[in-house]
Amino acid sequence: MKKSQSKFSSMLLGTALVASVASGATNELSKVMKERGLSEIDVIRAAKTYNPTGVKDEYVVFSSGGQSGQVIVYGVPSMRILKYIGVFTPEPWQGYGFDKDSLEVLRQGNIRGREINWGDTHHPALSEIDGKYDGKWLAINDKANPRIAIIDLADFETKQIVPNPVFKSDHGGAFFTPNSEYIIEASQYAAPFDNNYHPIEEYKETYRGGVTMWKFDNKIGRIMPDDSFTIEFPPYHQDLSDAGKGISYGWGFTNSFNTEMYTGGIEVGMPPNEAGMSRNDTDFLHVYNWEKLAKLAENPKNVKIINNHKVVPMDIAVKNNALFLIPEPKSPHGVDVDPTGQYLIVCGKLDTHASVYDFKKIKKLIDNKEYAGKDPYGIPILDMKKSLHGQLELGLGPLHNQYSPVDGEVYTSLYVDSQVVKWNFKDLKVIDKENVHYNIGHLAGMEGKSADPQGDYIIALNKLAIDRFQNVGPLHPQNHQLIDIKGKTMDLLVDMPLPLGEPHQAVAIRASKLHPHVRYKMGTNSKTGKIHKGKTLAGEERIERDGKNVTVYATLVRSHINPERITVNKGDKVTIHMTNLERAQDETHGFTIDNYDIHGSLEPGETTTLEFTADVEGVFPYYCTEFCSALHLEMMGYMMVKDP
Ligand code: CUK
Ligand code: CUA
Repeated sequence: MKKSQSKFSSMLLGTALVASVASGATNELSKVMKERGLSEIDVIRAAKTYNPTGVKDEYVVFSSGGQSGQVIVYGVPSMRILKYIGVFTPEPWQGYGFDKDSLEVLRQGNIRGREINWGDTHHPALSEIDGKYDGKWLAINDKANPRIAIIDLADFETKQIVPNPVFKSDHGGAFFTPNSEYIIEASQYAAPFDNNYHPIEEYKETYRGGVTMWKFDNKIGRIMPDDSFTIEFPPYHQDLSDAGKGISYGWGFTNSFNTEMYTGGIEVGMPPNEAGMSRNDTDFLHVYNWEKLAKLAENPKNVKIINNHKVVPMDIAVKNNALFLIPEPKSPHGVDVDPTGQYLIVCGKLDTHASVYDFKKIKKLIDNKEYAGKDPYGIPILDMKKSLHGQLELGLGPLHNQYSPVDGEVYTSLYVDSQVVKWNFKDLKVIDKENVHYNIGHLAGMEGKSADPQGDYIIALNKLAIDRFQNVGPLHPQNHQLIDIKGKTMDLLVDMPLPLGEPHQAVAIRASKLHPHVRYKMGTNSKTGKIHKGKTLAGEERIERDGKNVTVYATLVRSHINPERITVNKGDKVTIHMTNLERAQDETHGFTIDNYDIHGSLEPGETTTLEFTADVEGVFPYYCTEFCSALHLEMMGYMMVKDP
């Protein structure tokens, strides 16, 4: 068919014309290549990532925004940034933290009454059904102020922030269990669970680590704090985690370091940390049966209540055969369960090997109560060798793993070698290595940690960019590098600078699984999904006064803000409910009043509230902040503040 078509077109156009068109293109192409100094392979790589205008990406990536406290959304293979989602940090464009409704979400993240306006996001996680991404919710942790946030993928907005009631920092979250029953959040630096002072000399007795199992309702997309519980661990510094699936369903796995329980000793002039925290050759992988522990936690006899939160003590977990330790290479980073759930790969940054544990072997040791010993807290230790499928030398500084759809194939980041290594964890053979620039931390496969990895690409999340981009001063952007893994060997396609904090981990999902709204049902409070009490339709605009309280019911539609004037007395408490009456896609209106540090972004159909005290006398123009039509500048009004 193809052949006869081309024959037909040759006949129609004439062979000479076809040849001249082709060579014309070639001439143009070689001219551009020459001008820009591009090789043939450069052009092929460019073509693999180029999206002509209007063409969309195959995958959507959710990257942590590190110290920005936000989430970065971009497309693959184009590596074009699509959105920053305000999570733990105010985000002015979206009005996040500047209107009343979003401020209520941000303030859910207060810790012990303190308002916190920054976060250190590390590990985003997508909700799962049968271990596969369902495209509904995104969770992310804040390491600095231990919290988990939930983002709704129907509008890419943060809906809930839940501070951890017992941890003082977290790292090993967020990870969904295979049916999004729970979100795992592991503490990082051991600290007392209560909020009191405990001297460091009492470290072993009063400092603790743990894993909080946040109960998640996948229908409404909210954490249920009252149905959640924490499993108490020894005061090792717990680290990354993962949930079992398939044959390891119901189990969780959490790394640790500093099983030496090194605390320094004196306040100044301490020897370097590494010596104390890395003395032992191995640390402990924590293996716990969260399914069993969740049932135990329902009985008040099995839990301690700390800060109004259920904690299952270690001895209860041990007595019920639900908590075990297995030695792992010291100072590990990732623990990553394979798509079948049988294997888990642990990489220790100070060991050149990856260790492949076989859950069948682990389960057998557990079932036979075959223990190699106990730790100082009485937790059974399983023999490392007997738990291992095998180990393979990969290179310097192996950190994290992402799986491929090919059985047994996995990709691992090598931090020190600055490489990605492709290897087979069943045959224990290295297949290929690719250099990246420089110091890769995490790597992100396409659904690469789910039960259904898609392959196609790997993204290297590099800690350093050094000389990859135009120098913009001593603080450089981060560098995400896209690697094509469709062929036998890897091929690095393109660099993307990320200038919004240090992205620690990213998760990618097939774009076809996402179905976000283009508008809200008229009058929706986007933060709750319910109809806003301030919903105002055309003709219902009004200003109500009750003593010092002034309530404005406003609408925005091209090209009017109604009312066009709001007169108040100095000291009045002003509440402005505003509704964007637009139905057209992308017709967002913004709203601000000069000098009042407030901003709302109203997507079509959305209602939101701005609240402030009119404490400064004068005349204050207000206006729509989003260029919405040819009459955008005309979309304004005045707030008059009189001294009565
Ligand atoms: S990460 Cu958080 S220190 Cu390797 Cu998961 Cu960067
Ligand atoms: Cu509405 Cu500009």
